[in-house]
Amino acid sequence: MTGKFITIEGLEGVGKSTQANNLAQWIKTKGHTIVRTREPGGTPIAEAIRDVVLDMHPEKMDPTTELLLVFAARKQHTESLIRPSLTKGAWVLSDRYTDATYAYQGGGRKLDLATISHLENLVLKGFKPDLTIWLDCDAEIGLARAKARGALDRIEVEDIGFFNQCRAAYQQRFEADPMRFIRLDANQSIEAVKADLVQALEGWYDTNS
Ligand code: T5A
Repeated sequence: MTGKFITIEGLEGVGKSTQANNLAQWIKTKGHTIVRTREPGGTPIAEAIRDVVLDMHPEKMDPTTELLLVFAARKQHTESLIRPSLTKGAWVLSDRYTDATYAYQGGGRKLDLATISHLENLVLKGFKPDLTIWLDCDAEIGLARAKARGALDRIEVEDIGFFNQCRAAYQQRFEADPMRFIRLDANQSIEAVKADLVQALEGWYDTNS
């Protein structure tokens, strides 16, 4: 039996880690084994690439370098962890995946979407999540939550316009493939988002398991 691949997406501070805990709990109550992971990262090689992507450097990183790095990490993550886990029947829950590349490198960095799509086909050959939870939140609110938590990484120091472009790119992804997505209003309280999440998951489970 093959497991399901679920991703959770959205801007910084929207509550992905917080709601991933609730999502993992829900998957366990359905009796499935769960593998939790994240991008960039998820395996030792991919985590090393994550450090290169997110650490501050004295040298400016070229946007296409950034794009290639996130896909290099994703290839390693997919072949080394995600696919083998699904084959064993586990459900895989990843904090971010390819939609984040369309949002950040496409929307935020303004790289050509056709180039991103070409790389996606080359690297993943049509592999994509069964379900993506998009926690949609005003960029100002998410960033304020992220900032309240502590030091910012190389991407989190971008200006508000960058994150608004990322959010618009998530909206485009949602509109292009609405059956794969569940969009939740993440401006609400943690408990209200959790209630919406569980209700939406139950509906999805009834038709997809
Ligand atoms: N990236 C990633 C790319 O550029 N391209 C790619 O292809 C990929 C895969 C990854 C970075 O890499 C970039 C995007 C990112 O910039 P990350 O660490 O994985 O970075 O992701 P972040 O979004 O930075 O993670 P955060 O931890 O900041 O955000 P979360 O997980 O969304 O938020 P969470 O749950 O940790 O909550 C943050 C704080 O807010 C509170 C929490 O208690 C916590 O204190 N909170 C709420 N407060 C009020 N109301 C709510 N509803 C709340 N939900 C959470």
